[in-house]
Amino acid sequence: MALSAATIAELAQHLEDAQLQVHDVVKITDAYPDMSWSESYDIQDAIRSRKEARGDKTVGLKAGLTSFAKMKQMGVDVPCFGFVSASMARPDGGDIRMSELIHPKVEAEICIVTKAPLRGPGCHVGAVLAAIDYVIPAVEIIDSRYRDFKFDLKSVIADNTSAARFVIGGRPRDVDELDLRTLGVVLEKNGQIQSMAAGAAVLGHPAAAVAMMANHLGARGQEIPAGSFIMTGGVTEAIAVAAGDNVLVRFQDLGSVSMRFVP
Ligand code: OOG
Ligand code: MG
Repeated sequence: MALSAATIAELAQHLEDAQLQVHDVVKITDAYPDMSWSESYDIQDAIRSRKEARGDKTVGLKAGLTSFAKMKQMGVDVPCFGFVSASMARPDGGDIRMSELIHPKVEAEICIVTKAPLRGPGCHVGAVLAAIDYVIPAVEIIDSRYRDFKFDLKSVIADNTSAARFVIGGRPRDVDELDLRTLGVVLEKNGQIQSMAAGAAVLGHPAAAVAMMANHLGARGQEIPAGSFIMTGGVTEAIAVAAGDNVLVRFQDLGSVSMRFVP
């Protein structure tokens, strides 16, 4: 079934309104079961255009469902790609307001900034490593707009892969000073370890998530521009948070990222 341009615009508004007005919705494939993959990305692109038209700049790209733990947690078997906006950024050590979110979860993410454009098809880990300016850690706060955080892949892609907030912290490092596969990550909530993993949990190598993103964008006639901040996807399963929680993630060789959840 081909969705009309009007339906794509309507669904983008429906999902973005749910985000901005902080309420959940049923997954959109209930009403549009035959929606295609490219249409789900068209809806996400329409959300991006709505934000940019209001002056909310796109400041990064994200890969999601790239670790085996996340795929298992959400019951899917392919990664997805989205974007993050200026309005989603929060400072390291700062407060995250629960009243602005529906049912947030935190994820530890190894991130990169590129110094050269990447364009698929044919992008691979080697090309990505050559294009990395530096590596920096972040925590993503995801917040699906779908009821009970339950969705299928097409619905979550349209919903900009649950993007809601992100916190960059730690310190930037040259990629040749690190082994991204064995780089350890420990996620703590209120001083207790919740989960831990190494970079290889992300598709065997976090750079593989970026290569996949470049190939995905290439198929849509787009590229990853030089200077892009890219989140490669949660290394462990996502952890639910509530008001009063303190989250601290320690990244081997990259320092830590923290935040506090407030009402
Ligand atoms: C989709 C977004 C997943 C990640 O890092 O795996 C994601 C979701 O689980 O809601 O951002
Ligand atoms: Mg994520």
